[in-house]
Amino acid sequence: MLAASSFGHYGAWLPPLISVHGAEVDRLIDILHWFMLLLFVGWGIFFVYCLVRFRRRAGQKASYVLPKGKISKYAEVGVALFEVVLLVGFSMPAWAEYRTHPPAKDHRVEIRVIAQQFQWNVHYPGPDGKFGRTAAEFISDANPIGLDDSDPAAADDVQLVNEMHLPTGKDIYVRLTSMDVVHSFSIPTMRVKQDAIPGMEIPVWFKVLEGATTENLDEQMTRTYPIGRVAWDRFRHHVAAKDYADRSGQVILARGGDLGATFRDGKKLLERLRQAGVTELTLRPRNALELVCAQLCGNSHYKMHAQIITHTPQDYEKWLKEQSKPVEFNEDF
Ligand SMILES: [Cu+2]
Repeated sequence: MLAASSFGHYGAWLPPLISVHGAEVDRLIDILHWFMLLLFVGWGIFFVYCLVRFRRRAGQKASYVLPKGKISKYAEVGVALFEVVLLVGFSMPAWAEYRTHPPAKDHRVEIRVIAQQFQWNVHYPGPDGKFGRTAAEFISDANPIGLDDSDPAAADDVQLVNEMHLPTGKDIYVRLTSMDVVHSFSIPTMRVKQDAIPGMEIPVWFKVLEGATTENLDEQMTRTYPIGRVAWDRFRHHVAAKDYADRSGQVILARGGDLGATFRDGKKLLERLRQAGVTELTLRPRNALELVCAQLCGNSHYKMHAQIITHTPQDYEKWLKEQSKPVEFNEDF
């Protein structure tokens, strides 16, 4: 079982991490940021030094000539070398390791994702493991990916809009494409980002950490704050105002839905709770796991996000089976 804070929470630095390869990405981000900070401070000091050292003074003209000192040359070469080390020593091996080892076909969970202005269409092959044929002529509002019903492989297929279910601890292999413009498949909590390009199918793979089910995450990321310290901002990002219910001085705020309240409404709501003698707020993050579009793809780009629900492998199988049940028609109907 997982410790209470194994996935961290949304904070000042990075979003919680729930994929296996993500730790490597975070390590690289850390190294790069510290190095850039060092460079920024170093060059800043050097800049100020130059301003003072070569300024115009009594009896001396401002000098515009480049100094030919050895130190500056060493510094330049040093910086270049360090960048080479970062690129060749860290980035390239990490990327090569990732791209050259796709998970084996027989034990990966394949999902097709078809990006569209402005939604994510998700296609599961169903229990038979075979994707049904799709074609543009079958596309309709009820069938956004154009699944061909006459194909036997399509009978148990599942298609979802803006919802993606994933098993934890399994290799997930997403076959990504787009039906209109360039989009970007981005799951911040899994450190996954890949452009979706019309006419191309680009695979992207990752593995959700074992135990990182939506259920567990909800529980772990739920926190109680004294009401005096609940900043409106935190409140806004975590809750839907219509979902709160008072329980003996403690307010439980549920996940999901839009707040639909203005800044002032939120402040008023907090004030009202305070006046009612509420001392603590238990906040659950809203949409902790999301698939978003990271490419400005049109005027409603901001709406392009899908909820991700992670299950244990057993629950996932159960979910898939339920979803792919053929619709039963009632004779009396
Ligand atoms: Cu998009």
